[in-house]
Amino acid sequence: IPDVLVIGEILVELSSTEPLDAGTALTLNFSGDALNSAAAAAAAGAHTALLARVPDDELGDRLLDRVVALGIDTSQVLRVAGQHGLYLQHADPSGAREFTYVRRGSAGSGLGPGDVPLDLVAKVGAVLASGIACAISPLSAKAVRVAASTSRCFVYDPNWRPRLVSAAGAGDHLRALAQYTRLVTPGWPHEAQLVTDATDSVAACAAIRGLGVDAVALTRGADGVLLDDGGRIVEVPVIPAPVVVDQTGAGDSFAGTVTARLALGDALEEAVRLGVAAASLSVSGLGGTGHVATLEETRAHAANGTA
Ligand code: KDG
Repeated sequence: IPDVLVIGEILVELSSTEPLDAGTALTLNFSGDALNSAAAAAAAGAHTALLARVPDDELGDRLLDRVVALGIDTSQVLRVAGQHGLYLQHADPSGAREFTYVRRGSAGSGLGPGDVPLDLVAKVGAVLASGIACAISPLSAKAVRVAASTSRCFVYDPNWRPRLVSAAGAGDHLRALAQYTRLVTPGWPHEAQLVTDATDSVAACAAIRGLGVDAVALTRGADGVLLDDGGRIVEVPVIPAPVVVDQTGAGDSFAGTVTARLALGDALEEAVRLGVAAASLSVSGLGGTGHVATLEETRAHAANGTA
């Protein structure tokens, strides 16, 4: 039985640090927040499985080679006919990072409640899903809801992507899952403010718990994480990144690491400290899984951060 089950869509990733144009050179990899967080969970020591639909073609075979190489259990991956979900990571005209999606109607977005292995979900240590899995289709949102309501420990990362879902829709997804959720990891302020008008981060956490969530780890960029576990507040400072190449997947690395350590029995505060350290190391590689730190590296970096 896996310690962690991650639900979502694995994407084909084409990345460049340049704006898109004819002739732009793109690097092929595989990513998507579910893969990024599953890779982090596996590296953090948890037996981690992915529940996803993957096209039954040659590109899908290569995608699964990458999933296996990241140490992830593929026994719950379903091979189906259909198109890959794809995203291009590139610069916008001002030089800022942008994602362009080519994923509507993809095989991955066809994951439904009937695909959820309920017996397994009830036994795994923790289930992790994100707002992206809810945004890609109503069917996938239902699959997440069924898994959340069956799981002993459900972790939800809102991962709001305005190109995929409106603020109102993203807020609805969070509200619908709150009663099943052990931990939610919203970014401050935009993701927290999907469900609360609070302008103060402590008040926002209390409001989110008021929806039925047990604990909130509010990620506040350079201000670190504010953890509210049932009303007990802890501030966890960020640890400066030794090398910064690309921020893609840092939040996924945080969510995956925290979920893994929770499933393995760490106290939530310790799990969050390791999540912060793993996220800080993850930005040294290009793309969502460009650098996945080992547990040893993460522990050493966390220890440096508190020294
Ligand atoms: O968090 C990084 C992800 O957003 C990226 O890997 C692509 O999954 C992705 C998405 O749907 O935006």
